[in-house]
Amino acid sequence: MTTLTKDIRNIALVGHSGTGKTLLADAFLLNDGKINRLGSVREGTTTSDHTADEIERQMSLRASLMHVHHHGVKLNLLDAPGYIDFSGELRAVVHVADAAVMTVDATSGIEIGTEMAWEALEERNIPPFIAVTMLDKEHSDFDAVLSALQERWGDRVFPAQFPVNEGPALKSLVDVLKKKLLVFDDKGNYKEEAIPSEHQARVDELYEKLVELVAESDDSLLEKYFDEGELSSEEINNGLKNAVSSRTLFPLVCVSSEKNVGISRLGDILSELAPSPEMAGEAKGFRPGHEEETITRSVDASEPASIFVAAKASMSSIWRNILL
Ligand SMILES: Nc1nc2c(ncn2[C@@H]2O[C@H](COP(=O)(O)OP(=O)(O)OP(=O)(O)O)[C@@H](O)[C@H]2O)c(=O)[nH]1
Ligand SMILES: [Mg+2]
Repeated sequence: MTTLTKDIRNIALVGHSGTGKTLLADAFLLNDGKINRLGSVREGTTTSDHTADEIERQMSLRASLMHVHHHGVKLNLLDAPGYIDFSGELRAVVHVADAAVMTVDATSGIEIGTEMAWEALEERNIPPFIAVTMLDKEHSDFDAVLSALQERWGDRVFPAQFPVNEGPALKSLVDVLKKKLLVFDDKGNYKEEAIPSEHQARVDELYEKLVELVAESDDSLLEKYFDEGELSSEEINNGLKNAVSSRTLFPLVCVSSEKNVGISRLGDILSELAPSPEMAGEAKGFRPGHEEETITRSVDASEPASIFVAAKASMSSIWRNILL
């Protein structure tokens, strides 16, 4: 099956070790029917952690690439190890991704690997989608993690969702973008319901904030917002995509891979809001044996194949594009 460039999303999965990147990738594969049951990190049965060392240590040691199809969009998932010793793998993944899902554990918040992942994304101007994970756990505290993230990276960290009944009974999320309650079934599908009245005021307030952030990302939208006090839903949707790509707004979503809550909606959000490789601009590199001559390639199916090679020997100068 041919996939057009505009229908591809290259998504890095980054974040502190043990925050659920590998299980998240497995949940995506499960929902796409690529596997028939969710793997287990402890039992060594996830798709991503497949080497003997990874199974023994119960953590990712190398980046792995998987893909799923989500309503006609191909999501390439690049699962990076979060453990600090493997930051080279993190940087290699970020180098070839157009967007990232940065996982943050709902029971522990910002950790050293979160900071490391954030820096790697910032360096290459990659838009992050922040996924608060493990929301099915007993001691998960979404609001505390959201506050910590906003304190650290400002109110551009925008909760596109918040959980209802976080902890072991989790099965619903309030979705601010859709202005709906999403109720997930055992297979990870969701149905939309009206927002329960006790959450309405929070959604209205957040939606207002969303419109402000979108307006701030574009001068012509800002002018219209000041003049008319509102934007059309089309302007909000298009503006939101640009706000994400330009890193003016960092959408925050909620997931539990264990319970398959939020994954299918994250697939929608990535398909709709993450940039395709077409937005990546030109790549510069060299031909083997002709290092002195820089050549440029645009992201276009008619261009020859290009390979990015990360030489691990020297950390400071490893990022070279070899173009064939
Ligand atoms: N309860 C619960 N446990 C989870 C969830 N997601 C992951 N876990 C568990 O958390 C542990 C770490 O998950 P991983 O997916 O390996 O985390 P990771 O981010 O890939 O970790 P590294 O590969 O070390 O970077 C495993 O024991 C998972 O089973 C979740 O949604 N809920
Ligand atoms: Mg992992």
